[in-house]
Amino acid sequence: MLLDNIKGVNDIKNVNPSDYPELAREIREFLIEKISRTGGHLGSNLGAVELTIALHLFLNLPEDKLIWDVGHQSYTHKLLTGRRDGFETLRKFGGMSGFPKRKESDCDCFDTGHSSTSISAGLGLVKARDIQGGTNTVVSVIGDGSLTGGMAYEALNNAAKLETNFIIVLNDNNMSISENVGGVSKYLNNVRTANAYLDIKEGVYNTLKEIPKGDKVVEGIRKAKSSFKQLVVPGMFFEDMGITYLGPVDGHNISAMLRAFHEAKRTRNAVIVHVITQKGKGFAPAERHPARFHGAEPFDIETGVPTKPRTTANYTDIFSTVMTKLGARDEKVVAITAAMPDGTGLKRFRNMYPDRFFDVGIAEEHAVTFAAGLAAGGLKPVVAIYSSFLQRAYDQILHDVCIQNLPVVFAIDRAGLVGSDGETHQGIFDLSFLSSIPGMHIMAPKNKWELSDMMKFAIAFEGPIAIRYPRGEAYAGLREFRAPVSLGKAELLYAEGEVCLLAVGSMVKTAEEVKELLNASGCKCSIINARFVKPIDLQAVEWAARNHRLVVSMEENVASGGYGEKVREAMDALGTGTGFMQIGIPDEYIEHGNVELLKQEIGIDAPSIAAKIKKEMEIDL
Ligand SMILES: Cc1ncc(C[n+]2csc(CCOP(=O)(O)OP(=O)(O)O)c2C)c(N)n1
Repeated sequence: MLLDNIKGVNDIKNVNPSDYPELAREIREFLIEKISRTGGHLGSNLGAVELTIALHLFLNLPEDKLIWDVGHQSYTHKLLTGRRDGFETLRKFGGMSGFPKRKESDCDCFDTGHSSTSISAGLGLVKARDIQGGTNTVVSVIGDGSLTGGMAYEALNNAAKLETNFIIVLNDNNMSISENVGGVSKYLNNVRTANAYLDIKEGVYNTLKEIPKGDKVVEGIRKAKSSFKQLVVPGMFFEDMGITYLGPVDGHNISAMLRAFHEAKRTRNAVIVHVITQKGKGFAPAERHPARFHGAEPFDIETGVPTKPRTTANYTDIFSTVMTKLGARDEKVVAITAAMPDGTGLKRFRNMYPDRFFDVGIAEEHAVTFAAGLAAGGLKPVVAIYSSFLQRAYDQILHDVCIQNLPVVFAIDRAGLVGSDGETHQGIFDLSFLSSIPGMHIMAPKNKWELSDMMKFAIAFEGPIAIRYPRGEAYAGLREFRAPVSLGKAELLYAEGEVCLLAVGSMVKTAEEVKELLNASGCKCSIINARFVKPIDLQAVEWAARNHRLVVSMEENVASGGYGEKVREAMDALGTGTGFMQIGIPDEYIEHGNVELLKQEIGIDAPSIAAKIKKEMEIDL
């Protein structure tokens, strides 16, 4: 196996060029086999195999700097930089990350995870190089999906002034997670088609040359072609901005890419090398279903079918169903996603109400202000964004939605620990950053029925309101508790005793488990489902404080600035002297790993919480 000889960075340079296709085949086989067992980002990685080989042949890592936008396509890069064994533990607790990590390798020069940052980061590395008299090459690799993100344009605008070399590789597979959308995608499509058109012309020349006076005809057409070319020359958009454009280049042809990279290296400014790749290349199921294999669960290699098919509904499914019902009931309901129609569950709404559905690309900031505009225009926008990606739109939520008190519904999926994607994707800050915004209202459902009830409440609400719900299976317990949702009101589930658990959303289920563990030790336990994190239910806090020895707040959010701090503040004001314990995520970044394991590790799983409470209550452990 050729791969056996690649033990560390730059070993690839010893591979005979005639063996490159075989090496690419071995890498694909390796990735498919590993990801079929661990799960991970398959399609984007299969598409970037030759591109990564070419970049590793061209660059001299780690002196040269290679930045991967989003970073989900960096698996071959990891493989070629001595991390082959890491694939056994890919995305597992304590194992190799699925994204570039500076702490993992000196060949990972910049951590990524969220989209559209690579050109800014690359430009920073270029300037750092120049100021310090360095000579290394800097390459940022960005996908066509990530090029829909506004930050990429802010960076290009800045890069256009550059008078030294900076190479931006545009890895264009014509896909984001789902189909890429919008004007940029259309433009790139045109670039590809223009090229195809000129190629056809070349064929026509050869035929014409065979006929009498054909040479003259060819000359005439050549002139016409050159003026035509002025109109359609690929990449004029970038060229006009002051950024050299090279391409399009076949992203599965290593020698063609190497030629383009060496050419790019000669320029003394920012240069885009546009490479065309195919998402999922080399694995038929991923070629056929690129969206499904963007981030894959473990699957059977023969069929591509998941090895553990999902049997229960998750919160996204519930949200998806409720949205279609709300859409049917009220024509003013509109839905917005930032490039995640599948992930957010809005695809069904799109299929049923295409005119009221908007995929704005990877553009969370725009999505929120666009929603504000829709609301100002009299509609009822629901903007569905994952918790960690909504971090980008803090100012838009504050400045464009909340100051104007506009009725925008924020459906915040993946709120809480998400697991294998790690630090960049954990949705553990939303309660804190949203809580700090005046006029914002925040809810979290305890189970699937409550998500539905809260969505209905939110649509009828006249102001900014957010509902946060976690990744994974929708809790189907506690069905008997279904008091109507009322603004700022918590829900009392059990009034039994010495300890009162005040739990937010996903932590209500954990609170039930804690209650059982405490009951088994003879300690009685009440549970309040917080429902609202903002405004919090002060009456519920008062009842808890006056009737228990210990009040425990529980949330799957950083403790800092979250629900618990509000409860503590309210309890301090009451001055009852009741004990208080705050359960939340510590002030640190939480790495990748199985969610249950992570919860144990940071002490927010039921046994850890019960143990802490018993200690506090001086119950024998
Ligand atoms: C700010 C942000 N929003 C959404 C995502 C989720 N996401 C991850 S990859 C991706 C699509 C990227 O498409 P592209 O850049 O073309 O890369 P490809 O996977 O096609 O290679 C999206 C939307 C993200 N990582 N960051």
